[in-house]
Amino acid sequence: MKAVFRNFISFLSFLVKVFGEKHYQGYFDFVGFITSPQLSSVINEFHQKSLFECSSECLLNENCYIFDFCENGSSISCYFYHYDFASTSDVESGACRRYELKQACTSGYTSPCRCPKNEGFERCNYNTDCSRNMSGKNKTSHNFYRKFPNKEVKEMWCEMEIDNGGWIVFQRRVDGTTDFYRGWEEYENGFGVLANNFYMGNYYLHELVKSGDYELRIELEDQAGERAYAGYTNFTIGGPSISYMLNVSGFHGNASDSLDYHSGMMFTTFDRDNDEKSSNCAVANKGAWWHKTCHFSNLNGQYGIDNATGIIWYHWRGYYHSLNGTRMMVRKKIE
Ligand SMILES: [Ca+2]
Repeated sequence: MKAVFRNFISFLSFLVKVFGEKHYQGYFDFVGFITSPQLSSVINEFHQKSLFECSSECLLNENCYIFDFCENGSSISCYFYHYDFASTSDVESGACRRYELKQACTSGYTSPCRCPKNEGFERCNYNTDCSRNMSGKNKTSHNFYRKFPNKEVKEMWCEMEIDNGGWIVFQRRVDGTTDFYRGWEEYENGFGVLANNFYMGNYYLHELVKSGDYELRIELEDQAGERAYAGYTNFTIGGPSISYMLNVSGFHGNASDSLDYHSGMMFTTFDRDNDEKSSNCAVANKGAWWHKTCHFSNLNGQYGIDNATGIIWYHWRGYYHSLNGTRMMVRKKIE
């Protein structure tokens, strides 16, 4: 699963390209320069990683509060320290730059940070929960972090405004700025930006729902801004060995049912044909989906294209109306 981890880091790298250095500056304060790292206190070290990669690694390491980023010719190293490391910098320039995780424990703050606690520091808890009837700051929709069996941490979105909340969003379309015509690996590992257009990734979706009983809800918005939803009382996604096979049943909602047809189908991308047609439905319809021969819904289709290659929910708006917005979300059922 190293590949998935690399993908996660490259996703973070993508974010930093978008937001520049502000991304890690949002998490770390630049303390100053030092001449050399204090090796006796180092808890972990990395070599030949960029400043951004070092800050990402530190974020993901729950013991890392401070790190030094050292450049010596072509040799680059970073060194991690625990919170009890006495951090100072007393030179105006040096081979190393020192960064500290921000002390920012404002209310509703769910990003990594640390908080003063008595004489030491406590790393703020990641918000790891998304469930119904949450209290305090979690009553509103919020991002949260979930650690997966392969030790990877994924940032996710918890929708609290709809149907008592507790919905984990795994697909979102808001505009045409993100290309959804992608291959198997990207649909497996996820892509896009959580606050915008994204797909969580079939691997994560499967890991998320495999341990319990989940329901599915799909929110749709048409070109006039009208909304409808399709709910399914039962929802499972198989693992990679069965190509993330979809199973849904128990439709309810006001969008009509355009997904039951796809139940029992495996996922198909332009580079992995698992559908029941002789040709590849993902290619023909420009959208990765649980195609059969081919589709009544195509929510990963092309944005703004009013035919079957668009974002289609056939039983609501037909094949010639590409939807303006979609959200697909899951929630653990009440026992
Ligand atoms: Ca085929």
